[in-house]
Amino acid sequence: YSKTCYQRSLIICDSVHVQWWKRPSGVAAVCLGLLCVLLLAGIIGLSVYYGVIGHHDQLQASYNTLTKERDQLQTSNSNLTKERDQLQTERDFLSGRLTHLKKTCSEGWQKFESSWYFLSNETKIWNKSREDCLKRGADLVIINSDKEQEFLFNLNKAVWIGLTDSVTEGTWIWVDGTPLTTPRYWSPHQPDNGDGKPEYGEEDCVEIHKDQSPRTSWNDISCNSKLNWICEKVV
Ligand SMILES: [Ca+2]
Ligand SMILES: [Ca+2]
Ligand SMILES: [Ca+2]
Repeated sequence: YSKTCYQRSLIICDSVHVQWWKRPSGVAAVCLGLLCVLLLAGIIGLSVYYGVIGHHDQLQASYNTLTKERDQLQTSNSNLTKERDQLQTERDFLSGRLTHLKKTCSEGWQKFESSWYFLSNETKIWNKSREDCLKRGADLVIINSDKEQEFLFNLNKAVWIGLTDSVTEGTWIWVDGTPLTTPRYWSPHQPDNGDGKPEYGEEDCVEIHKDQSPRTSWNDISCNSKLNWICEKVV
């Protein structure tokens, strides 16, 4: 070895030492590094993918829930619309009825409890009295309670009421077709159907006799007598 040769060989050795990536172990390290990077990228990619999928499923679930809720709201909305329409119809019907009542019940009519009453100024036979009530959209009064009986008695007039036995003698029927049960307010010894006296004739219609006491004031009398009358319209 000459000195020059030794220096050359040092230079070569040094140059091999600096270029480490050209050695097989260096290449393997680079490959390993790249593999790590690829794996990391794969893991990140998969995480993002499944994250998005999971989020998508959640969105789908809440979309379905919202759709259901929307359908329920639509159903209750249409139910409420129907109810509103029904209520509007009822309101219109009641307001029409109120207007009608105000018109018909304003003059000559008075209210007591749940009915309107019309006391006539003139006198007629029972049938004509009833006709007048029917024309007024009412009928001869039907007495349902002590209070009603006392109210009518206190009008202080002999009046026709809507009770008759003209179909079958002794079977008393109200003008609405119901038979007389209770309450009943006959005067003592009434009904007597004229007591067999020809001057009274057959007595098939009923008056409230004003000279009696409130709870014992009904009398049967000839339907051809002329009396005031009372019409009743139930509210
Ligand atoms: Ca009544
Ligand atoms: Ca009779
Ligand atoms: Ca009588």
